[in-house]
Parts: sequence; C-alpha cells; structure tokens
Amino acid sequence: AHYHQERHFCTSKTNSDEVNLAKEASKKYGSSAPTIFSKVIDKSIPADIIYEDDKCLAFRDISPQAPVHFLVIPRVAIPRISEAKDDDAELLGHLLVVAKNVAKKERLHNGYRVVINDGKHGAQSVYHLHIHVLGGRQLNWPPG
Ligand code: TR5
Repeated sequence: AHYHQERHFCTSKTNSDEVNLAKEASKKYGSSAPTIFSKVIDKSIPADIIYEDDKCLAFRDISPQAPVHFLVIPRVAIPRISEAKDDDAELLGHLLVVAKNVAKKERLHNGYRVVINDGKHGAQSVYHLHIHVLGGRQLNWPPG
C-alpha cells in the first residue's frame, strides 16, 4: 500500500510518470483505504502546513509544479470529488474559500489556477480529495 505513496517523494518525475502513477493508484486504491494525506493530517509525517482549521488544512505540494503550489484537503477522507455527496456542499465551498484566502496570503495577486484531479483520466494519484492551487508564473492552457 505504500508503494505509490513513497514514489511521490521522487522529485524528477516526467508528466507520463505522473499519469502512470495515477493509473496505478486508480487500480489499486479504487476509492477507500487511508492515504498519505491521513498522515499529513495526524502529523505522523512532516508537511509544510500553511493553514489549518477544524475542517481542513493547506500545505505545500512536495513536488511543486509552479513557484507556489499548495494543496487544500478536508480532514474527513473523501476519496475524490466524484464521490463527494450533495450534503458536502458546505465543506466543498469552505475548501474553495480557504484556497482563495491562502492564495492571497501567498501574494498570488496576478492570478493562479485551482485544480481538482479526479480518477484515472483526471490523473489523480492520491485518493484523498485535494484542491491544487498553482501560481507565481504564467500557466498555459489547455492542460495536457
Ligand atoms: O495527482 P493528484 O491530483 O492526486 O495530486 C497529488 C499531489 O500530491 C501531487 O501533486 C503530489 O506531488 C502531492 N504529494 C504527494 C505526497 C505529498 C504531496 N504533497 C505534499 N506532501 C506529500 N507527502 C508527504 N507524501 C506524498 N506521497
């Protein structure tokens, strides 16, 4: 169970590595099982946490794809956005509000991107819902 999680410590991944990793994760993990982010939440592994409250935390991505790249995750382990319940609306809204507040604190005045990867085609590799916030450089569109 630690295989794909440990691989994330590799810092020189190519984009296709990332997609392969996501494919493996979707096969092995489907949608339950605790992930490395549970350990970030319980602080049994170190992370650069830049914001936390009773519902969520924000921490810097270990493999940043832009000068500023952080993740916002709920404390409750929703595996992926497609498995969120309609009742999660308030929590999901809160995560977005935190994302924009932390972006402001990170001085991303020229804009930034907010991304949620879902499942295999979305290249999700950690099955604990997370919002990516990327900024500090000109981003391109469309994504790969
Ligand atoms: O591909 P998705 O959308 O699932 O994004 C997962 C993100 O988690 C990637 O951008 C990884 O770089 C990031 N990640 C993975 C680990 C990790 C992390 N960010 C911070 N701290 C991390 N630790 C301690 N361990 C990871 N395996």
